[in-house]
Amino acid sequence: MRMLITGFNPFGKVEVNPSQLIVQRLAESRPDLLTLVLPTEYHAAADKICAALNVWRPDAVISLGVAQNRAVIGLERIAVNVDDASIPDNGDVLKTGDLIEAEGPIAYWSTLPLTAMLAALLERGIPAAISNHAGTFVCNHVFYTARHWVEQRGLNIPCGFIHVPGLSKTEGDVTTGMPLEQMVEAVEICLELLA
Ligand code: PCA
Repeated sequence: MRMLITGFNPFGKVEVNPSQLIVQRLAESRPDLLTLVLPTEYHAAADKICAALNVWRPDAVISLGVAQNRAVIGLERIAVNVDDASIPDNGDVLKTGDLIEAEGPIAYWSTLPLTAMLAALLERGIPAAISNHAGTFVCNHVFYTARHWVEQRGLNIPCGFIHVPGLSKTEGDVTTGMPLEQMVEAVEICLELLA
């Protein structure tokens, strides 16, 4: 089974994007995976993942991104057909309520086995939850675009998005975020379920 895993480069106040580090780590340890780091730009990221989908034709797609203010692994349930964010992307593009696909449906469900993934993560002691909103920035854009690509071709493959928390850091007595090792483990667990 050929699985494509994508992450994103740094953006805004995120100086190191853990989703990029996870993808780089997997690229080193798992030559069986197709891996890609996307630019945090609406159009360039969509073009890049579509080009990869066209060339590689993977059997499953998991895209990763960071949600800096979340504390747990977020298994995203829904991609919505809108770009809308208070910050510009890395290409300085600001979107305010624009459709991603003019003719596309309002939303797509994730086709990843979210319930099974959640149970497997919690069983291994990894904080995780199903999330009903991937935001309306570049992560949601890529999630929607990949699902649209799959639907347009009438394919029936697992395709979805996982948000990871920020990298763990300690300030005084307070530790926030999640260690990279645990995030990599979480993604490996999700991959095992697809294999
Ligand atoms: N997170 C952003 C975009 C890139 C990333 O890693 C998001 O949640 O949309």
